[in-house]
Amino acid sequence: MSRPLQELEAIARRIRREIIEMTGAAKSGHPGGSLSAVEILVELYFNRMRIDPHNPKWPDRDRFILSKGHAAPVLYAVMAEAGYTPVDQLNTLRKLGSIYQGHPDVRFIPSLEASTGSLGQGLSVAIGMGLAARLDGRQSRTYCMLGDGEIQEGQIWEAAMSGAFHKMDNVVAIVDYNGIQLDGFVKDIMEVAPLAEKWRAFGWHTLEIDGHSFPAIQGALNEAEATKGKPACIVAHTIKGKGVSFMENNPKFHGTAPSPEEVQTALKELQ
Ligand SMILES: Cc1ncc(C[n+]2csc(CCOP(=O)(O)OP(=O)(O)O)c2C)c(N)n1
Ligand SMILES: [Mg+2]
Repeated sequence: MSRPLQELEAIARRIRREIIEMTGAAKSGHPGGSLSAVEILVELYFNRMRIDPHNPKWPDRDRFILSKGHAAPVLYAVMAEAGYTPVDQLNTLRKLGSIYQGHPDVRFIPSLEASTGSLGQGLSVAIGMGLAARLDGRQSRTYCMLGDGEIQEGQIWEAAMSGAFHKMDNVVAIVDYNGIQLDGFVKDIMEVAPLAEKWRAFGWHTLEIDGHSFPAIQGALNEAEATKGKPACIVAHTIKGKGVSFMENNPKFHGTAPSPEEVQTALKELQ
């Protein structure tokens, strides 16, 4: 399980292009928080998790929960490229009848681990899956991606407390720390800093990394896996809209699709 860096970077570039094309075609959706999560999802699905896209219900598989479910475009692109779902239907995002609805929905994509989009719930689901794996004596690990605005939800901290109490060393929380939520900067709406300190206080082995660096992500996931007796949290510093100049760090592109002209500009930048 170690793909060359160049290969991972090429996949990440393809995923970014797909996010732009999908949201452009849909004329709606969430490009910013999809682009900030690309490297983390690419590493998990293409270089890390023990999964078999042709046998998605394999009981010993690792699991991924996209708790910030509005970033569905990145998950759809990665799952399609990994072989779970059709690549050629990605541009039906958000259309009536498409499997690629605005938020991940197991009714339409049974290989998803959970339906998400109502923020705040995913870590509880992940910890439940971790407890089940432990009871069943399976080696499965569960990864859960959270948004930095999402963690303002109280349920996240209830889950965090329970994860440490139950010594869930098969669960990894990854916070996409891009500094922006729905309509502004997290620091102006309800500051979450100091974030790593909060997770440590809740009993999680906590690491801070550059969430766009594959070597940093790999090192953090290795350290998480080596940590016994407590869950791990990776605070991943990222840039919302990463890779597209006019989307980077711009709250507008949380939930606004690129116009046809913006799609062309973005795709040129992502060659
Ligand atoms: C319970 C709930 N409240 C509100 C929303 C609407 N909503 C969708 S995305 C979002 C902001 C999330 O910000 P963040 O977690 O930082 O996501 P990212 O920056 O990674 O896109 C909000 C408030 C929701 N989906 N669920
Ligand atoms: Mg955010």
